[in-house]
Amino acid sequence: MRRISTGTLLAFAFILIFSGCQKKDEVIRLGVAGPMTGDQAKMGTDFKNGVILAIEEWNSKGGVLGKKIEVMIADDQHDPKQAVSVANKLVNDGAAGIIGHFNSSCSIPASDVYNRSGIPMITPASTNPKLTEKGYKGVFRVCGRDDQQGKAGAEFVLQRLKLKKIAVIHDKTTYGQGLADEFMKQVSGKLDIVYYGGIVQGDKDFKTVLTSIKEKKPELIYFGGIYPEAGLLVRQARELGISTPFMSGDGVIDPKFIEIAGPKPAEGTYLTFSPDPKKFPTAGKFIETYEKRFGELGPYSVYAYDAANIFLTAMKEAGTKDGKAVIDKLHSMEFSGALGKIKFGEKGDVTIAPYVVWITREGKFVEHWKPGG
Ligand code: ABU
Repeated sequence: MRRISTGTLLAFAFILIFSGCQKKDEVIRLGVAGPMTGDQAKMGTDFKNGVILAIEEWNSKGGVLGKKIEVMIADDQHDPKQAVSVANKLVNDGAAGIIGHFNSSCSIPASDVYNRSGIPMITPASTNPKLTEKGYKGVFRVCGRDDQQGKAGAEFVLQRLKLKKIAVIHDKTTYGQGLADEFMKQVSGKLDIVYYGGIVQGDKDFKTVLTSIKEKKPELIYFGGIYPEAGLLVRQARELGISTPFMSGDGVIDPKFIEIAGPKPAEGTYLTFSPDPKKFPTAGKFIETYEKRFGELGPYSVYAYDAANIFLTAMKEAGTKDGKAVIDKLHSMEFSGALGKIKFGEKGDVTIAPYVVWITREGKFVEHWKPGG
C-alpha cells in the first residue's frame, strides 16, 4: 500500500478545514496551533476545544467587527520545523491572530513568522522564558513562566520536603531542559544533586538511566518534560523497585500521565501548575459547558478559551483587524476571563502568575501546597 506523507496529510487537513469556508475578507480568521496528532495530541485537542467554544459564543452574538469568526486548526506535531511551516500557512491563509502553540520549542520559532507578519500570537501554555524575552511586541502568553514555576518547585522541595539529595532528568527540549535548569538554579548549593542528565523525547525505555539513578539513592527524582515520557519513567521506576517520589511541572499534569504510568505508580507524584480553575467562580460556566461537550477539562483548555476571548475582545475594542492596533489593545487593556482578571506586562507575560504544587491521589490530581504554605 502506498504511504501518505505528513505534508500531504497536513494539506488535506487544511482543505478539510476550509471546505465550505467564506472568502478571506468576509470572515475573521483565527488560527489555533499545537500538537493535534501524535503523542501530545491531547494538549492540542484541549486548545482546539477551548478556542472552538469561545468562537461559537462570539458567533452566536454576531461575531466580531460585524463578521463571523472562522477557526483554522494547524497541527505542528510538536516539531519546531513543522511549527514554522504551519505558521507560514496560517499567515498566508489570512489568520488575523494565533492561539498557540503548545510547546515552547514550537512557539519560539513560530513567533518569528507571526512577528514578521505583524499579527499577534497568544500562547495558552508555552512557559519557557525565552519566548517573551525576544522583544516581539505581538507575542503574549496567558500562562506563567518556567523561572516562576521552577522557583515554586524548588521552594517546595527545600522548605516543605526539606530534602538533601535529589536527581534531575530532562527531555532535552526547550521546555523540559529549561524547566529543569530553572529548578536547578534555585536548589544548587542548597542540596546534593546526585544525578543530572537528559533522555530523548520519544524513547520508550528508560531503564538504563533509572538504574544509574537508583544506585545514587536520591530522595526525589525531578523531571523536566511532558506526560508521555513522564508516565513511562514513573512506571519503569516502580518496575525496577524504585519507590522514590517524582516531581515535574505543567507539561505532565494531564490524566494521560496517570493512564501511562498507572494510578498506583503515579500515586504521590508532585507537579507544579497554576491553581485549580474549578475553584474560580469566574470559570464555572465555561467548565460546565466544556465538560458537557468534550468531557473532562484539560489543564490548558481554559487558558485557550481565555486566550481566544482576549484576542477577540482586543479586536472588538480596536475596531479593526489591523495587527498593530489589536496588539496595542492587548497591551493596554485588562481582560476579564474564566481565569479572572488578566493583564499583560510590557514583555507580553501576564502580570500575575501564581504556581502551586499538586499531587496525584487515587488517580486524580489535587492541589497540595502553595508557596509560603
Ligand atoms: N509549559 C508546558 C509545556 C509546553 C511548553 O512550554 O513547551
